[in-house]
Amino acid sequence: IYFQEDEFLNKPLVGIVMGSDSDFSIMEGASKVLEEFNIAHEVLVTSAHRTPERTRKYVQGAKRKGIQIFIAGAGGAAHLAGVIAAESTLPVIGVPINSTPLNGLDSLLSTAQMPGGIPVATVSIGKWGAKNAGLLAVQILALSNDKLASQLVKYRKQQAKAVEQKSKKLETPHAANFKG
Ligand code: RP5
Repeated sequence: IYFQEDEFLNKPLVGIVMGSDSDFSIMEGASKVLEEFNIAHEVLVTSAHRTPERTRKYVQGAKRKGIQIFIAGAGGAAHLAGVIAAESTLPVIGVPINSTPLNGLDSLLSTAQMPGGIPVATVSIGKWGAKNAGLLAVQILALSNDKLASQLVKYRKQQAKAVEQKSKKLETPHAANFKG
């Protein structure tokens, strides 16, 4: 096992960054997932265009602090994830925020369409994306942590069980014979 137990609790391993405090209602979904898996993380607001120097300083300092993965959410001409990726070789997960007149389609394209050379792993728009960004970060960390890997297997099992339970509530008599 690569990580010590207390590292997960004390030292932030994931940096969740967003372009504006108005993104938080979406981005808190990523933080909730990391909390569920007991992964220490930090959350802050910094903008690629309104505070470019703050963004650069944060990214440069984060690696020294032990951050291993960035999750970056932004809306509109959303370059935050790309700018962070440009400043670091750590993996960057981009969350396109649906805060915009185009409902986040602009954010999706600006986050996902990185030219070859500087990757951003882009998840879906909005709340689904924030949740999946958290889970993807857990999956990356689980590559070198067996305990986290087993927690992920448990999470998937619980998720599947919840589907069956929800189905039971609305199944018609014929479907009740189905054993999935
Ligand atoms: C982006 O502009 C932010 O990520 C946010 O989604 C959007 C609007 O920001 P505010 O005007 O609400 O601060 O940079």
